[in-house]
Amino acid sequence: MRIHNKKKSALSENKVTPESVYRQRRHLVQGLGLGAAAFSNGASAGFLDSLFGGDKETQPTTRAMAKTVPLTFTQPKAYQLDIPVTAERVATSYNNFYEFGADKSDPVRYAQQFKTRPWTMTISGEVDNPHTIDVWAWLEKQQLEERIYRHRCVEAWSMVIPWLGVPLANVIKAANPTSKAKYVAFETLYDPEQMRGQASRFIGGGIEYPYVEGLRIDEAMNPLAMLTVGMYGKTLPPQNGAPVRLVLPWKYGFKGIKSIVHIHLTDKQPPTTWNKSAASEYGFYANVNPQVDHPRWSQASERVIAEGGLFGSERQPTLMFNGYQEEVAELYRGMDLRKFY
Ligand SMILES: Nc1nc2c(c(=O)[nH]1)N[C@H]1C(S)=C(S)[C@@H](COP(=O)(O)O)O[C@H]1N2
Ligand SMILES: [Mo]
Repeated sequence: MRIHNKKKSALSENKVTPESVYRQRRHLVQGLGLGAAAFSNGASAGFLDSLFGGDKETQPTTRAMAKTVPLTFTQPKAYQLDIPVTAERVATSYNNFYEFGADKSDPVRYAQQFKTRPWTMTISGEVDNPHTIDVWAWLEKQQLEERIYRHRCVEAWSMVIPWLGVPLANVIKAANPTSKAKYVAFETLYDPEQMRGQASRFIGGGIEYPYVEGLRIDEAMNPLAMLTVGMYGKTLPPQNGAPVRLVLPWKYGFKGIKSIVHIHLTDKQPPTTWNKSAASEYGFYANVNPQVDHPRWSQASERVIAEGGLFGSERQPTLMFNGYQEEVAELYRGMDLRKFY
């Protein structure tokens, strides 16, 4: 999103990579058999960086990925998708999590020591039952669902990811919202000692911390909105927002706030991080909409990061509400989506 201070954007990765280097990398990937799940959990972050075009000057390290734990879950038919899922090694190493740095390769590199246990999340504000959730104990008692969702970043790339979690509505209902609860605000942990991007404006991409997001209450109650604790059958790795994050498949990825510590119900529309940073570029709603371009690039199509990873990824047309019209169009009936972008 903050592309001006970076040497390249995700959009033009293939274009700016010299063709020979690009081919070499392709060859390397094939030669190593990375098409299979050769690197799931024990992969070296440094090595992944070198493969995925992170910091090319850095030597591979032996740094191990933080441990993730297998989860038990159901697979509701309604949320299975018959399209190729993005390779796990890619979805867990090509990330946006500016708290750990603004480069796609920073989160996997710098989040491995992030302390996600214990973790508490409060739910407060316009509710009759404000309370604090001990996330790991709570998680044990949840009927987790696997949902394969399409993920569309505002930067015009997309993935397909099998998430594990529960409907956000469950958690909101448990707090008993009052009649004044019109919006839901979310907040990421603020801990500059652990999050290097919060300690330095330069490393953190110039956005304000803590990262905050928000939804209208009816959006938050929509069955698609998912409070997510896992992916690929396991707990979330830190770079993907452990231990608990939002996933909102009809909205641009930045609405999917990571590592949540506070949920607050209010009667007013809450501020959101990217809107505060650049209001003309990122709205409160941020619904995927191929007809409303970002001021600096088209949103009509997207680069698909599929099973093969970043290499040879193709473009496909972007769909209204990222293909989830049937489930969410009603929420915005009568609204001018150019105005409420
Ligand atoms: N706290 C926080 N949440 C965040 C971000 C961030 O920088 N900080 N980046 C957002 C963006 S732009 C995207 S595309 C998704 C990426 O999620 P993923 O890395 O799990 O694919 O996380 C979103 N949630
Ligand atoms: Mo994004």
